[in-house]
Amino acid sequence: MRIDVITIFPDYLAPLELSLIGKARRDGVLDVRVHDLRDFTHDRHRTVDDTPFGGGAGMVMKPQPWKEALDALGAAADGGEGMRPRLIVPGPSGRRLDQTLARELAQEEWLAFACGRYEGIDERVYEYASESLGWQVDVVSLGDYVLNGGEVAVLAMVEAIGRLVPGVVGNPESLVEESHEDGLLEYPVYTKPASWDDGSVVREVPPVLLSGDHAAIARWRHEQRLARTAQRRPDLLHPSLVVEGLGDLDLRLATPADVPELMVLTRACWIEEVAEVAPHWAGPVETVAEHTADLREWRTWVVRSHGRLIGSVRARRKPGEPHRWWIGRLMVAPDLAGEGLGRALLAFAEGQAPEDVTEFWLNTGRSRTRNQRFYRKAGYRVIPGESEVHPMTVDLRKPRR
Ligand code: JEB
Repeated sequence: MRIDVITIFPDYLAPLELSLIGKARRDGVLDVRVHDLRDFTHDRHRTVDDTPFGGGAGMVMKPQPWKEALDALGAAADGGEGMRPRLIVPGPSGRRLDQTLARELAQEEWLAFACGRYEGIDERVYEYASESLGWQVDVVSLGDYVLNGGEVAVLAMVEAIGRLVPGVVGNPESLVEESHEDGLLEYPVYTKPASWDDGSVVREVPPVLLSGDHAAIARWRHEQRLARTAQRRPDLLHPSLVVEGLGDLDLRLATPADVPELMVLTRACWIEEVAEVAPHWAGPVETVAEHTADLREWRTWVVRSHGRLIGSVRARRKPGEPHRWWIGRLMVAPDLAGEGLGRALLAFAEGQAPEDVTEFWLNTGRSRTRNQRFYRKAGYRVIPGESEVHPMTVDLRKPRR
């Protein structure tokens, strides 16, 4: 990937020579070039700023040096005819950088970063880049706080994006199970010694991590991730879901407090199935403890409308099936069936699949033809033959995208 940075403080970008990004540059994986905006001025003082039209505090970056700097980038497109960078302008009023945007930008062949200072860059520079040069221009913000210029933001952006470029991080697996990759914060980590005297207290590593019970460790870590996310970043657990006719609904990851209502919904939704083919399926007769335990194995979401639990769905990857995203227990309150909530929840659960998932799987009663029609419309096809789950059911599959 090629990365150009235009700044009045090239020295600010010196850390890009260090660590993983520096190594990637030396290995030729990242081609990072830093340019001094003042090289594109023509006056004795190498002026890049001027007072704002309309008055107000501070200074604004003049358009002319920026035009010449951008033109020089375009002219130096040694990647070939028609190669254009995607221009990223860090700014406090931009789209927030998150892992989704970082992944998107990591796919680009060429990124150019324009570091503003003062009150920002003359607006016509953005118009010039997009309309005259035909570049895609995005204003991107690190977060809701104010910096003095774009350089620190570029350091963060290049690191977040660069580490997703193949060959930058030695072990790509280490990228998968990280904070923000699947919407939850990470679990706490420990290293030796198992028992550590900090000078006044002997602090122990949680015993489960020393147990050698990998399933128990995985459950504990998932619990820790949920608890931490609820505590520190409750916003991550509250995606909103808009359903035609139902409006803005409160969709969030289920907690043990949701279990009793989830059980009521489960029984309501599966009463017909139980009447027809009981007792092959335990779902509706599970205990509170069993339901609660399931929250650790699955990511379960509940939808509420004015406080009432009206829908739910859950999904997970099963061990040994890294590319398959199992979706289950898609439920809608009986009085709201047919309003599109089920479709929206199914689409939401699909959208929560980690990046490397290639197919969605679900399972429904062999005799549930209405369900099967619903899933068929959503792109699922019944797998012929015996179900992996139960002979009274069928498995359905849908390739991603
Ligand atoms: C980035 C910047 C300035 C109003 C206008 C300009 C250039 N998350 C972030 N906070 N602040 C910035 C940012 C990002 N990305 C940022 C570029 C510039 C701030 N300023 C200062 C302050 N207020 C100039």
